[in-house]
Amino acid sequence: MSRAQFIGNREYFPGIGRVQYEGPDSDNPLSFKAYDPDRIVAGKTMEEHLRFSVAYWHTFCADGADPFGPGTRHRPWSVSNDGMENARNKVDAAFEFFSKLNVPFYCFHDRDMAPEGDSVEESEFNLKTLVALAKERQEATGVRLLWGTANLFSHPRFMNGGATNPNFAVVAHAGAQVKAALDATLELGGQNYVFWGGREGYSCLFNTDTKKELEHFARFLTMARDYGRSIGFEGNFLIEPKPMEPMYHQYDVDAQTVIGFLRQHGLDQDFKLNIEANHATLAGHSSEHDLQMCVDAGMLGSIDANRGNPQNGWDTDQFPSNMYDCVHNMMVVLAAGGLGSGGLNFDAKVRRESTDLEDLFIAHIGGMDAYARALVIAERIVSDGRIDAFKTARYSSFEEGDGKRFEAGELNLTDLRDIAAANPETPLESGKQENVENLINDYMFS
Ligand code: XLS
Ligand code: CA
Ligand code: CA
Repeated sequence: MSRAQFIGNREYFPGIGRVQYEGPDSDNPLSFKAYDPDRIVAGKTMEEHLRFSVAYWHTFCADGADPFGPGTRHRPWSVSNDGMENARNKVDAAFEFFSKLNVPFYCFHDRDMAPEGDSVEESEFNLKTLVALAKERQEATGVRLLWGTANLFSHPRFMNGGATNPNFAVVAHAGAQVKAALDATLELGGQNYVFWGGREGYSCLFNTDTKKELEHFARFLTMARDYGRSIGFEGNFLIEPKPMEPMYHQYDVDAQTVIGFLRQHGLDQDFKLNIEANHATLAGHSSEHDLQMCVDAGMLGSIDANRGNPQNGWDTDQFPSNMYDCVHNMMVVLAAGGLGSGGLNFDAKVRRESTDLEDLFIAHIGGMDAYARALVIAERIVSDGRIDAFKTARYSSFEEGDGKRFEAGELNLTDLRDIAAANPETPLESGKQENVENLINDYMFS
Protein backbone atom coordinates (compact mmCIF):
# COMPACT_ATOMS: atom_id res chain seq x y z
CA MET A 1 0.00 0.00 0.00
CA SER A 2 1.46 3.35 -0.91
CA ARG A 3 0.81 6.13 1.55
CA ALA A 4 1.57 9.80 1.28
CA GLN A 5 3.93 11.36 3.79
CA PHE A 6 1.82 14.40 4.43
CA ILE A 7 -1.03 15.74 2.44
CA GLY A 8 -2.44 18.76 4.23
CA ASN A 9 -1.36 22.38 3.99
CA ARG A 10 1.65 22.02 6.22
CA GLU A 11 3.89 19.43 7.77
CA TYR A 12 3.23 18.95 11.49
CA PHE A 13 6.03 16.50 12.20
CA PRO A 14 8.99 17.92 10.29
CA GLY A 15 12.19 15.96 10.48
CA ILE A 16 10.33 12.69 10.96
CA GLY A 17 9.92 10.47 7.91
CA ARG A 18 8.17 7.15 7.43
CA VAL A 19 9.08 4.90 10.36
CA GLN A 20 10.90 1.87 9.01
CA TYR A 21 11.70 -1.57 10.34
CA GLU A 22 15.43 -1.45 11.14
CA GLY A 23 15.66 -4.60 13.26
CA PRO A 24 16.74 -5.31 16.83
CA ASP A 25 20.28 -3.91 16.42
CA SER A 26 19.16 -0.42 15.41
CA ASP A 27 19.72 2.35 17.96
CA ASN A 28 17.31 4.69 16.18
CA PRO A 29 14.38 5.39 18.55
CA LEU A 30 12.27 6.31 15.52
CA SER A 31 12.52 2.85 13.95
CA PHE A 32 10.78 -0.45 14.53
CA LYS A 33 12.97 -3.07 16.16
CA ALA A 34 10.42 -5.88 15.91
CA TYR A 35 7.39 -4.71 13.91
CA ASP A 36 8.10 -5.66 10.33
CA PRO A 37 4.66 -5.20 8.69
CA ASP A 38 5.28 -7.65 5.84
CA ARG A 39 6.89 -10.39 7.92
CA ILE A 40 4.86 -13.59 7.75
CA VAL A 41 3.92 -15.21 11.05
CA ALA A 42 1.70 -18.30 10.92
CA GLY A 43 0.53 -17.61 7.39
CA LYS A 44 -0.34 -13.91 7.77
CA THR A 45 1.68 -10.70 7.76
CA MET A 46 2.30 -8.89 11.03
CA GLU A 47 0.18 -6.05 9.71
CA GLU A 48 -2.74 -8.42 9.11
CA HIS A 49 -2.43 -10.05 12.54
CA LEU A 50 -2.00 -6.95 14.65
CA ARG A 51 -4.23 -4.40 12.91
CA PHE A 52 -2.78 -1.47 14.85
CA SER A 53 -4.84 1.63 15.41
CA VAL A 54 -4.17 5.12 16.82
CA ALA A 55 -6.65 6.73 19.25
CA TYR A 56 -7.52 10.20 17.96
CA TRP A 57 -8.43 11.56 21.41
CA HIS A 58 -5.22 10.82 23.29
CA THR A 59 -2.84 11.60 20.46
CA PHE A 60 -4.37 14.70 18.90
CA CYS A 61 -6.79 16.15 21.47
CA ALA A 62 -5.29 15.63 24.93
CA ASP A 63 -2.88 18.29 26.13
CA GLY A 64 -1.62 16.68 29.34
CA ALA A 65 -4.01 18.45 31.72
CA ASP A 66 -4.70 16.57 34.95
CA PRO A 67 -6.81 17.41 38.05
CA PHE A 68 -3.80 19.26 39.50
CA GLY A 69 -2.69 21.38 36.61
CA PRO A 70 -3.30 22.54 33.04
CA GLY A 71 -1.95 21.10 29.84
CA THR A 72 1.77 20.85 29.28
CA ARG A 73 1.73 20.26 25.54
CA HIS A 74 1.02 22.93 22.98
CA ARG A 75 0.29 21.23 19.72
CA PRO A 76 0.76 23.18 16.48
CA TRP A 77 -2.61 21.97 15.17
CA SER A 78 -4.51 23.53 18.11
CA VAL A 79 -3.48 27.17 18.05
CA SER A 80 -6.44 28.94 16.42
CA ASN A 81 -9.39 30.51 18.25
CA ASP A 82 -11.61 28.96 15.61
CA GLY A 83 -12.62 25.45 16.68
CA MET A 84 -13.38 24.32 13.12
CA GLU A 85 -9.98 25.50 11.89
CA ASN A 86 -8.26 23.58 14.68
CA ALA A 87 -10.37 20.54 13.80
CA ARG A 88 -9.29 20.69 10.15
CA ASN A 89 -5.66 21.08 11.17
CA LYS A 90 -6.05 18.14 13.51
CA VAL A 91 -7.24 15.94 10.64
CA ASP A 92 -4.16 16.91 8.64
CA ALA A 93 -1.84 16.28 11.59
CA ALA A 94 -3.55 12.97 12.33
CA PHE A 95 -3.26 11.61 8.81
CA GLU A 96 0.34 12.75 8.54
CA PHE A 97 1.00 10.90 11.80
CA PHE A 98 -0.82 7.70 10.71
CA SER A 99 1.06 7.69 7.40
CA LYS A 100 4.46 8.28 8.92
CA LEU A 101 3.85 5.67 11.61
CA ASN A 102 2.63 3.27 8.90
CA VAL A 103 -0.38 2.27 10.95
CA PRO A 104 -3.40 0.88 9.09
CA PHE A 105 -6.24 2.11 11.37
CA TYR A 106 -7.49 4.84 13.67
CA CYS A 107 -10.46 5.34 16.04
CA PHE A 108 -12.30 8.50 17.06
CA HIS A 109 -15.16 9.98 19.07
CA ASP A 110 -17.47 12.44 17.30
CA ARG A 111 -16.26 15.30 19.50
CA ASP A 112 -12.57 14.47 18.95
CA MET A 113 -12.95 15.18 15.27
CA ALA A 114 -15.46 18.04 15.24
CA PRO A 115 -16.43 20.57 17.91
CA GLU A 116 -19.94 20.55 19.32
CA GLY A 117 -22.14 23.32 17.85
CA ASP A 118 -24.82 25.44 19.48
CA SER A 119 -27.59 23.14 18.22
CA VAL A 120 -28.04 19.54 17.15
CA GLU A 121 -28.07 20.76 13.52
CA GLU A 122 -24.80 22.66 13.92
CA SER A 123 -23.12 19.73 15.64
CA GLU A 124 -24.26 17.44 12.82
CA PHE A 125 -23.01 19.91 10.23
CA ASN A 126 -19.61 20.23 11.95
CA LEU A 127 -19.17 16.48 12.10
CA LYS A 128 -20.24 15.96 8.48
CA THR A 129 -17.80 18.63 7.35
CA LEU A 130 -14.86 17.03 9.15
CA VAL A 131 -15.90 13.52 8.13
CA ALA A 132 -15.80 14.62 4.48
CA LEU A 133 -12.22 15.83 4.99
CA ALA A 134 -11.23 12.65 6.86
CA LYS A 135 -12.70 10.59 4.03
CA GLU A 136 -10.52 12.40 1.50
CA ARG A 137 -7.49 11.80 3.70
CA GLN A 138 -8.39 8.12 4.12
CA GLU A 139 -8.57 7.73 0.36
CA ALA A 140 -5.25 9.52 -0.15
CA THR A 141 -3.36 7.56 2.51
CA GLY A 142 -5.05 4.13 2.61
CA VAL A 143 -5.57 4.49 6.38
CA ARG A 144 -8.91 3.02 7.52
CA LEU A 145 -11.32 3.49 10.40
CA LEU A 146 -11.30 0.66 12.95
CA TRP A 147 -14.19 2.11 14.93
CA GLY A 148 -16.14 5.24 15.59
CA THR A 149 -17.98 6.22 18.76
CA ALA A 150 -19.89 9.08 20.38
CA ASN A 151 -18.64 10.99 23.40
CA LEU A 152 -21.55 10.77 25.84
CA PHE A 153 -19.51 11.71 28.89
CA SER A 154 -17.73 15.09 28.51
CA HIS A 155 -20.58 17.57 28.05
CA PRO A 156 -22.14 18.68 31.39
CA ARG A 157 -25.57 17.50 30.18
CA PHE A 158 -24.26 13.94 30.52
CA MET A 159 -23.20 14.28 34.16
CA ASN A 160 -25.93 11.80 35.22
CA GLY A 161 -25.43 9.54 32.23
CA GLY A 162 -26.30 9.38 28.53
CA ALA A 163 -28.61 6.50 27.64
CA THR A 164 -29.22 5.85 31.36
CA ASN A 165 -29.82 9.46 32.34
CA PRO A 166 -32.83 9.89 34.66
CA ASN A 167 -34.06 12.70 32.40
CA PHE A 168 -35.45 11.73 29.00
CA ALA A 169 -34.41 15.03 27.40
CA VAL A 170 -30.78 14.01 27.90
CA VAL A 171 -31.42 10.49 26.60
CA ALA A 172 -32.75 12.09 23.41
CA HIS A 173 -29.54 14.12 23.03
CA ALA A 174 -27.52 10.95 23.54
CA GLY A 175 -29.57 9.42 20.73
CA ALA A 176 -28.93 12.38 18.44
CA GLN A 177 -25.21 12.02 18.95
CA VAL A 178 -25.14 8.26 18.43
CA LYS A 179 -27.21 8.65 15.25
CA ALA A 180 -24.74 11.17 13.83
CA ALA A 181 -21.75 9.11 14.95
CA LEU A 182 -23.19 6.00 13.28
CA ASP A 183 -23.71 7.99 10.07
CA ALA A 184 -20.09 9.16 10.30
CA THR A 185 -18.78 5.65 10.97
CA LEU A 186 -20.66 4.28 7.99
CA GLU A 187 -19.50 7.13 5.75
CA LEU A 188 -15.88 6.42 6.70
CA GLY A 189 -16.21 2.66 6.20
CA GLY A 190 -15.69 1.98 9.93
CA GLN A 191 -15.38 -1.71 10.73
CA ASN A 192 -16.94 -1.44 14.20
CA TYR A 193 -18.95 0.96 16.32
CA VAL A 194 -18.10 1.22 20.05
CA PHE A 195 -20.15 2.04 23.12
CA TRP A 196 -18.13 2.86 26.19
CA GLY A 197 -20.59 3.64 28.98
CA GLY A 198 -18.48 6.33 30.59
CA ARG A 199 -21.26 7.79 32.68
CA GLU A 200 -23.71 4.93 32.30
CA GLY A 201 -23.76 4.04 35.97
CA TYR A 202 -24.35 5.83 39.23
CA SER A 203 -22.80 7.33 42.36
CA CYS A 204 -25.58 6.91 44.89
CA LEU A 205 -28.13 4.11 45.11
CA PHE A 206 -30.50 6.21 47.26
CA ASN A 207 -31.36 8.37 44.24
CA THR A 208 -31.02 5.78 41.45
CA ASP A 209 -33.46 3.30 39.91
CA THR A 210 -30.95 0.80 38.54
CA LYS A 211 -33.59 -1.50 37.04
CA LYS A 212 -35.08 1.35 35.01
CA GLU A 213 -31.67 2.61 33.91
CA LEU A 214 -30.53 -0.81 32.72
CA GLU A 215 -33.78 -1.30 30.82
CA HIS A 216 -33.29 2.11 29.22
CA PHE A 217 -29.75 1.16 28.32
CA ALA A 218 -30.91 -2.00 26.55
CA ARG A 219 -33.68 -0.07 24.77
CA PHE A 220 -31.17 2.55 23.61
CA LEU A 221 -28.67 -0.05 22.34
CA THR A 222 -31.47 -1.82 20.49
CA MET A 223 -32.47 1.45 18.80
CA ALA A 224 -28.85 2.11 17.83
CA ARG A 225 -28.49 -1.41 16.44
CA ASP A 226 -31.72 -1.07 14.45
CA TYR A 227 -30.74 2.34 13.08
CA GLY A 228 -27.22 1.15 12.19
CA ARG A 229 -28.53 -1.85 10.32
CA SER A 230 -31.19 0.28 8.58
CA ILE A 231 -28.56 2.58 7.05
CA GLY A 232 -26.39 -0.34 5.95
CA PHE A 233 -23.80 -0.55 8.71
CA GLU A 234 -22.66 -4.18 8.66
CA GLY A 235 -19.83 -4.04 11.19
CA ASN A 236 -19.86 -5.17 14.79
CA PHE A 237 -21.30 -3.09 17.57
CA LEU A 238 -18.91 -3.30 20.51
CA ILE A 239 -19.37 -2.64 24.21
CA GLU A 240 -16.26 -1.67 26.14
CA PRO A 241 -16.44 -2.72 29.79
CA LYS A 242 -15.02 -0.63 32.61
CA PRO A 243 -16.02 -0.94 36.27
CA MET A 244 -15.59 2.63 37.50
CA GLU A 245 -14.07 6.04 36.71
CA PRO A 246 -15.68 8.45 36.09
CA MET A 247 -18.73 6.89 37.78
CA TYR A 248 -18.45 5.11 41.09
CA HIS A 249 -20.41 2.17 39.69
CA GLN A 250 -20.48 1.65 35.93
CA TYR A 251 -22.95 -0.84 34.54
CA ASP A 252 -20.54 -2.47 32.06
CA VAL A 253 -18.30 -3.77 34.85
CA ASP A 254 -16.36 -6.47 33.05
CA ALA A 255 -16.58 -8.92 30.17
CA GLN A 256 -18.79 -11.45 31.90
CA THR A 257 -21.23 -8.79 33.10
CA VAL A 258 -21.55 -7.35 29.60
CA ILE A 259 -21.92 -10.76 27.95
CA GLY A 260 -24.75 -11.62 30.34
CA PHE A 261 -26.45 -8.27 29.72
CA LEU A 262 -26.24 -8.61 25.94
CA ARG A 263 -27.66 -12.12 26.05
CA GLN A 264 -30.44 -11.10 28.43
CA HIS A 265 -31.57 -8.43 25.98
CA GLY A 266 -31.14 -10.40 22.74
CA LEU A 267 -28.26 -8.23 21.52
CA ASP A 268 -25.57 -10.91 21.36
CA GLN A 269 -25.87 -11.45 17.60
CA ASP A 270 -24.91 -7.86 16.73
CA PHE A 271 -22.72 -6.90 19.67
CA LYS A 272 -19.29 -8.09 20.68
CA LEU A 273 -16.83 -6.63 23.18
CA ASN A 274 -13.92 -4.23 23.01
CA ILE A 275 -11.58 -5.16 25.84
CA GLU A 276 -9.29 -2.49 27.23
CA ALA A 277 -6.41 -3.91 29.24
CA ASN A 278 -6.44 -1.12 31.84
CA HIS A 279 -10.19 -1.52 32.38
CA ALA A 280 -9.84 -5.25 32.98
CA THR A 281 -7.23 -4.59 35.66
CA LEU A 282 -9.45 -1.91 37.25
CA ALA A 283 -12.12 -4.64 37.50
CA GLY A 284 -9.68 -6.80 39.43
CA HIS A 285 -8.94 -9.07 36.47
CA SER A 286 -6.10 -9.38 34.03
CA SER A 287 -6.60 -8.39 30.40
CA GLU A 288 -6.10 -11.99 29.27
CA HIS A 289 -8.92 -13.04 31.60
CA ASP A 290 -11.43 -10.66 30.03
CA LEU A 291 -10.23 -11.60 26.54
CA GLN A 292 -10.66 -15.28 27.33
CA MET A 293 -14.20 -14.68 28.64
CA CYS A 294 -15.05 -13.02 25.31
CA VAL A 295 -13.46 -15.79 23.28
CA ASP A 296 -15.35 -18.46 25.25
CA ALA A 297 -18.60 -16.62 24.49
CA GLY A 298 -17.70 -16.10 20.82
CA MET A 299 -17.79 -12.35 21.43
CA LEU A 300 -14.25 -11.02 21.13
CA GLY A 301 -14.54 -7.86 19.05
CA SER A 302 -11.43 -5.73 19.48
CA ILE A 303 -8.74 -4.67 21.95
CA ASP A 304 -7.78 -1.32 23.42
CA ALA A 305 -4.09 -2.03 23.95
CA ASN A 306 -2.66 -0.22 26.94
CA ARG A 307 -1.74 -0.89 30.55
CA GLY A 308 -2.39 0.55 33.99
CA ASN A 309 0.10 1.27 36.69
CA PRO A 310 0.35 -1.71 39.06
CA GLN A 311 1.02 0.62 42.02
CA ASN A 312 -2.31 2.46 41.85
CA GLY A 313 -5.90 1.87 40.91
CA TRP A 314 -6.38 4.49 38.21
CA ASP A 315 -7.06 4.37 34.52
CA THR A 316 -3.59 5.58 33.59
CA ASP A 317 -3.80 4.52 29.90
CA GLN A 318 -0.07 3.89 29.51
CA PHE A 319 1.39 2.43 26.36
CA PRO A 320 1.73 -1.35 26.59
CA SER A 321 5.24 -2.49 27.43
CA ASN A 322 4.79 -5.37 29.85
CA MET A 323 5.75 -8.35 27.73
CA TYR A 324 4.09 -10.95 29.95
CA ASP A 325 0.74 -9.23 29.43
CA CYS A 326 1.24 -8.70 25.70
CA VAL A 327 2.31 -12.32 25.17
CA HIS A 328 -0.58 -13.69 27.16
CA ASN A 329 -3.07 -11.49 25.30
CA MET A 330 -1.68 -12.63 21.97
CA MET A 331 -1.82 -16.29 23.06
CA VAL A 332 -5.54 -15.88 23.72
CA VAL A 333 -6.06 -14.06 20.41
CA LEU A 334 -4.08 -16.55 18.32
CA ALA A 335 -5.72 -19.58 19.93
CA ALA A 336 -9.07 -17.97 19.07
CA GLY A 337 -8.11 -17.61 15.41
CA GLY A 338 -7.18 -13.90 15.40
CA LEU A 339 -8.78 -10.51 15.84
CA GLY A 340 -11.22 -10.75 12.93
CA SER A 341 -12.44 -7.25 12.11
CA GLY A 342 -11.09 -5.93 15.43
CA GLY A 343 -7.64 -4.56 16.01
CA LEU A 344 -5.12 -3.41 18.58
CA ASN A 345 -6.09 0.18 19.25
CA PHE A 346 -3.60 2.13 21.35
CA ASP A 347 -5.99 3.76 23.78
CA ALA A 348 -2.92 5.15 25.49
CA LYS A 349 -1.45 8.55 26.16
CA VAL A 350 2.06 9.82 26.53
CA ARG A 351 2.82 10.97 30.08
CA ARG A 352 2.15 14.58 31.03
CA GLU A 353 5.90 15.07 31.23
CA SER A 354 6.49 13.73 27.70
CA THR A 355 6.11 17.01 25.87
CA ASP A 356 8.03 16.54 22.62
CA LEU A 357 6.13 15.86 19.40
CA GLU A 358 8.42 12.93 18.69
CA ASP A 359 7.31 11.30 21.97
CA LEU A 360 4.02 10.51 20.21
CA PHE A 361 5.93 8.43 17.68
CA ILE A 362 8.25 6.84 20.21
CA ALA A 363 5.33 5.78 22.40
CA HIS A 364 3.44 4.14 19.53
CA ILE A 365 6.59 2.51 18.17
CA GLY A 366 7.18 0.95 21.59
CA GLY A 367 3.64 -0.40 21.75
CA MET A 368 3.84 -1.77 18.21
CA ASP A 369 7.18 -3.43 18.87
CA ALA A 370 5.89 -4.91 22.13
CA TYR A 371 2.93 -6.52 20.36
CA ALA A 372 5.03 -7.61 17.37
CA ARG A 373 7.41 -9.42 19.73
CA ALA A 374 4.43 -10.81 21.62
CA LEU A 375 2.93 -12.14 18.38
CA VAL A 376 6.13 -14.01 17.51
CA ILE A 377 6.50 -15.48 21.02
CA ALA A 378 2.81 -16.36 21.32
CA GLU A 379 2.90 -18.08 17.95
CA ARG A 380 5.86 -20.14 19.13
CA ILE A 381 3.98 -21.15 22.29
CA VAL A 382 0.70 -21.94 20.57
CA SER A 383 2.26 -23.90 17.70
CA ASP A 384 4.68 -25.81 19.97
CA GLY A 385 1.65 -27.06 21.88
CA ARG A 386 3.23 -27.96 25.23
CA ILE A 387 1.12 -25.51 27.24
CA ASP A 388 -1.98 -26.71 25.46
CA ALA A 389 -1.00 -30.32 26.15
CA PHE A 390 -0.84 -29.51 29.87
CA LYS A 391 -4.36 -28.17 29.73
CA THR A 392 -5.72 -31.09 27.73
CA ALA A 393 -4.12 -33.63 30.08
CA ARG A 394 -5.62 -31.84 33.09
CA TYR A 395 -9.14 -32.44 31.81
CA SER A 396 -8.56 -35.94 30.44
CA SER A 397 -10.95 -37.49 32.98
CA PHE A 398 -13.78 -35.98 30.93
CA GLU A 399 -12.65 -37.72 27.76
CA GLU A 400 -14.09 -41.13 28.61
CA GLY A 401 -16.35 -43.06 30.96
CA ASP A 402 -18.46 -41.20 33.50
CA GLY A 403 -16.64 -37.90 32.91
CA LYS A 404 -17.68 -37.99 29.27
CA ARG A 405 -21.25 -38.93 30.26
CA PHE A 406 -21.28 -35.98 32.70
CA GLU A 407 -20.37 -33.55 29.91
CA ALA A 408 -22.99 -35.10 27.64
CA GLY A 409 -25.69 -34.45 30.25
CA GLU A 410 -26.28 -38.17 30.82
CA LEU A 411 -25.81 -38.11 34.62
CA ASN A 412 -27.87 -36.63 37.43
CA LEU A 413 -26.88 -35.62 40.94
CA THR A 414 -27.73 -39.04 42.40
CA ASP A 415 -25.42 -40.62 39.79
CA LEU A 416 -22.61 -38.32 41.00
CA ARG A 417 -23.28 -39.45 44.56
CA ASP A 418 -23.14 -43.14 43.58
CA ILE A 419 -19.96 -42.68 41.53
CA ALA A 420 -18.33 -40.86 44.48
CA ALA A 421 -19.37 -43.59 46.91
CA ALA A 422 -17.84 -46.23 44.62
CA ASN A 423 -14.60 -44.23 44.31
CA PRO A 424 -13.68 -43.09 47.83
CA GLU A 425 -10.16 -42.02 46.86
CA THR A 426 -9.81 -38.84 44.77
CA PRO A 427 -6.39 -38.22 43.23
CA LEU A 428 -4.40 -35.10 44.23
CA GLU A 429 -3.21 -34.08 40.80
CA SER A 430 -0.65 -31.29 40.67
CA GLY A 431 -1.71 -28.22 38.71
CA LYS A 432 1.95 -27.69 37.70
CA GLN A 433 1.64 -23.91 37.76
CA GLU A 434 5.35 -23.30 38.33
CA ASN A 435 6.16 -25.67 35.53
CA VAL A 436 3.96 -23.85 32.99
CA GLU A 437 5.16 -20.44 34.17
CA ASN A 438 8.77 -21.57 33.75
CA LEU A 439 7.94 -22.74 30.26
CA ILE A 440 6.63 -19.28 29.35
CA ASN A 441 9.94 -17.77 30.46
CA ASP A 442 11.80 -20.32 28.34
CA TYR A 443 9.78 -19.34 25.28
CA MET A 444 10.27 -15.65 25.97
CA PHE A 445 13.94 -15.50 26.74
CA SER A 446 15.73 -18.50 25.26
C1 XLS B 1 -12.19 5.59 28.58
C2 XLS B 1 -12.42 4.74 27.41
C3 XLS B 1 -12.77 5.46 26.14
C4 XLS B 1 -13.33 4.50 25.12
C5 XLS B 1 -14.03 5.14 23.99
O1 XLS B 1 -11.77 5.13 29.64
O2 XLS B 1 -11.30 3.94 27.25
O3 XLS B 1 -11.70 6.17 25.63
O4 XLS B 1 -12.34 3.66 24.59
O5 XLS B 1 -15.05 5.97 24.42
CA1 CA C 1 -8.66 3.62 29.89
CA1 CA D 1 -10.79 2.47 25.70
